[in-house]
Amino acid sequence: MTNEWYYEQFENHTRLGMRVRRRLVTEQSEFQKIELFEAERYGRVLALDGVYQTSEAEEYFYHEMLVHPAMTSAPRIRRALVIGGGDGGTAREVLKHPEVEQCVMVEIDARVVEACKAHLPAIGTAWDDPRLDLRIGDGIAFVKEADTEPFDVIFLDGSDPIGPSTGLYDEAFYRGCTRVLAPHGVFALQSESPFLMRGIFLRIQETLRRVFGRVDPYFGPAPIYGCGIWSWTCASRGIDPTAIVDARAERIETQSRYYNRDVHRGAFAVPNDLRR
Ligand code: SPD
Repeated sequence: MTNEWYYEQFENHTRLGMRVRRRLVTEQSEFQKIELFEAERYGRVLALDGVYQTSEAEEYFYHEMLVHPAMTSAPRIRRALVIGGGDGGTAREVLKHPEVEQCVMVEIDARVVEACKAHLPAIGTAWDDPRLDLRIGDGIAFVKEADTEPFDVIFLDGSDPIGPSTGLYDEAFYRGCTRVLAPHGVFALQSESPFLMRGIFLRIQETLRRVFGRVDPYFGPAPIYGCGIWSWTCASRGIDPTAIVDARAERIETQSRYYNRDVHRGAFAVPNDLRR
């Protein structure tokens, strides 16, 4: 045990700190600073450019909530695309659905994938699934240029809008997603804290509405992000994300720690101040 504390700081008003037991990786990749360490209470933790990304103890809230609302309500889920998600948690949840025939994952930073494979095997448990097609490359270029069969579901598992993730919040990127998404498809993304990053959250909603037509934000806990209240959003050309396909949800509930149909329905309730 060291006396080191690791802090993520939000502008000049809030810090979230963890006691570090042991450092595992500290390196600068071509794109960002990668840090992996063991922390009291949270297990192994990944931070990029000083921002917590995932921890063994609580990652299931975030990954299950990013993936299963879309996977249990999209009309089809045969082909999935994951942009980002270098720790492997999002692809793992997607591949729990047996209807998925192919999951293409496009992650920009090979070093994040390598470090997570080495140090976070409890999170990335699907790296060897033959349905996973992992490509190291730029997700923005992929959605703009790839010559691909359309996807039924797309997941954006990026970081906050700093560093290599900045372009993942632009209208141009969302338009690229519509290019590779089937007409009946659903785009699900993490959309920041509705409390601590309210401006970004609202901007994401407005931009998605312009591009897709229908947007449904939903809310839940993410203990190590911001203030702990997080949002995700489903965007589509008119798919109702609360119309749950029971057979799919029933099956996934037996394998999930947080997600179930009651949580799913409740998560789409929009609090009054955000509704306004
Ligand atoms: N504030 C950090 C938000 C990070 C969202 N993505 C995390 C990646 C987990 N797979």
